[in-house]
Amino acid sequence: MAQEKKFKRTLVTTALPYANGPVHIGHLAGVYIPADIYTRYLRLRGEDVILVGGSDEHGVPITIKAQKEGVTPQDIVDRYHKLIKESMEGLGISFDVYSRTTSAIHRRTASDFFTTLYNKGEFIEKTSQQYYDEEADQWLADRYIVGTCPHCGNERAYGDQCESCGTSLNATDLIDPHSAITGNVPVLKETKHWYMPLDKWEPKLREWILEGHKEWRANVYGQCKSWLEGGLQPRAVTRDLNWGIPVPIEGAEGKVLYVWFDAPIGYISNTQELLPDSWERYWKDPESRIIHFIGKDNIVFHCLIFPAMLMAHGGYQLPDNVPANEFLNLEGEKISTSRNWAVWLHEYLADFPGKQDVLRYVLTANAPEAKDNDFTWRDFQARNNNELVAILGNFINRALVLTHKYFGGKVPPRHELADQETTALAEFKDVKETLGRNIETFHFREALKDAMSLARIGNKYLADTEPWKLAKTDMARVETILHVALQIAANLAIAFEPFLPFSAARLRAMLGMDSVNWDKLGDIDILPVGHTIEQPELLFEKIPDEDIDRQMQRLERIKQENIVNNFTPKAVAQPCTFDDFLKLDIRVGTVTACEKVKKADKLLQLTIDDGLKGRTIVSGIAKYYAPEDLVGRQVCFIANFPPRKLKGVESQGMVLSAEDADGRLVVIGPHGAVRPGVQVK
Ligand code: B3M
Ligand code: ZN
Repeated sequence: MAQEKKFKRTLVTTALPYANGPVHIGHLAGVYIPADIYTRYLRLRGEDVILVGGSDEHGVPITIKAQKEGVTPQDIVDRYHKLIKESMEGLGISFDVYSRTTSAIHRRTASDFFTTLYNKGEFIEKTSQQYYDEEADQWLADRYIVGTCPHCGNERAYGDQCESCGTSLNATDLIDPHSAITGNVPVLKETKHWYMPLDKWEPKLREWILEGHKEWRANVYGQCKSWLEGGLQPRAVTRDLNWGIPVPIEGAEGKVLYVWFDAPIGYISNTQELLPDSWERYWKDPESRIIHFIGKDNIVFHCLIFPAMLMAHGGYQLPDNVPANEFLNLEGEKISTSRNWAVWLHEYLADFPGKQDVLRYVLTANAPEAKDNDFTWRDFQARNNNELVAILGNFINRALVLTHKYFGGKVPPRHELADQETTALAEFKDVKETLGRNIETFHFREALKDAMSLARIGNKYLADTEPWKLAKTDMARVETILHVALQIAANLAIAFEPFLPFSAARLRAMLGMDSVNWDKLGDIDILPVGHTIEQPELLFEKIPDEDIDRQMQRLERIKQENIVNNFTPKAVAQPCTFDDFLKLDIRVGTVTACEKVKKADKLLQLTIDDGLKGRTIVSGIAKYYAPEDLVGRQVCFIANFPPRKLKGVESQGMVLSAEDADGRLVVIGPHGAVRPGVQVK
């Protein structure tokens, strides 16, 4: 049950993306678009709300990237902070502040936060064994150490987290650990760090979440519950690294705050940057609420660790809700920055200029709210062409074109309403209710469906009333119909503002509306009689197959590159002599007939012209070739293996083959015509 508590103001935060790469559709669907919809909606209702974000510029993801490129971490974060900030603006994510964790204000706030906890005795000081790379002469914190996840067997799990199963890890949990810098097996050395005793906060966290926040999304609540049931352990909040915010106490030289300690404090420092004098109202007043938009891999940090930090500090509000999303896949595969398997926002904006709302629409319609979801380019095209163009765009266009045709672009008067109007308007009122409630309870997919159903009501209304047919006989009726249709169009400019702000703004401009207000939704007096409507232009246009094909080809190319990049040939075998080689009698033959071997789904029986009497060879390639595909082809085979029986058929040799990138066998043969029986040398 959603709590009915009334809040005076709302602070909306979005996970701070690591500034080690651009933003992709997974980030957008999971965090930024829903947060933006929510904030825009509250603004539209006239509420006091701010949207706060920034780049996460510390941590090992940044230094690893810098080391790979041979540049400084500062270079990396400068480059990606700019790219991320600009592309988010390009998509209309309406941040009130988008800052960065290398800012002076953030360093100070995070440092002071640590000092406060330290002075209050909230940390445990502990010396422990940690991994060290002797060749690189460097401690191996977090992602500097790679190994096999003890939970799911992923061989590329990091020292702090396995991205495959989402489990958060200690470096010493990893099986087969090795350094991400040199690949060496690391040594263990003693080092001192400061820990948050999460176990101490466990009872409070339990009560706060398990008792107090049963309304949270099932995935979030469930994850918290399982963490809490597993028992919380102390967590180190400092690291042996040279990139980050220095630990502000004596004897901590060469140590910095753990990135997950400073990053959430970024929400506070960003608010301070935005509102130097009044930021505390958003964080400390019990009549304010804080909503964290994040992806599911960040749940533990936002629901357990950061709240424990806030409780330890004292004086701060805890989040009211953490509507974390699941993951978005791309064409059926997990999005991966390192494998370039993503649709990058800045590339999308360049490839589809003016189509920001199409991406916003598709990513909302497909948002991974309750389970992982898939983005496909075909679905993107279909939703644009069949929904945005055919329903929303079509309705607006018809209403505006007809107004220009019959009334010179002026809003006509309305007369008595017929059943058709009353039905349409009653449906409208119902949708308004659910639409608002769905946004408030973070059901953005449903909310978008609601908004779309308003456009459908409009479309159906015009289709049912057919004003173009009445124009010759009943102009008064046409006046009423178009009056109502235009009011519906004005309503759509309000309803879609949170979702499709660019199109809503264009629609407002066409309708000459200077402001929008949620309370007006459902009104049929938004546009006054006689008010002038601009010439209509199309709000959406069809996306042709070529555009989609180009994107698919790009992904195909990346797939091929990944296959090549991910393949490491086996070490070369022990040396052999030419005489050894000659022991294998390899020859070329021509396949003259081929059939499946009965009761053996893997085997094909090949009849081969070997220049002699001919021979039969049985080969395990039935999954990869239809028998008729092989007839007429030349293949290489080993001629001097002793015959052996396979499923009752005597095989007199072995056809050579190699595995292709998809693990399928490809038969090997000569590139030019060779007489059957010729030896390979
Ligand atoms: N940068 C991790 C991430 O991008 C991290 C989020 C910080 S939110 C305070 O998934
Ligand atoms: Zn795992």
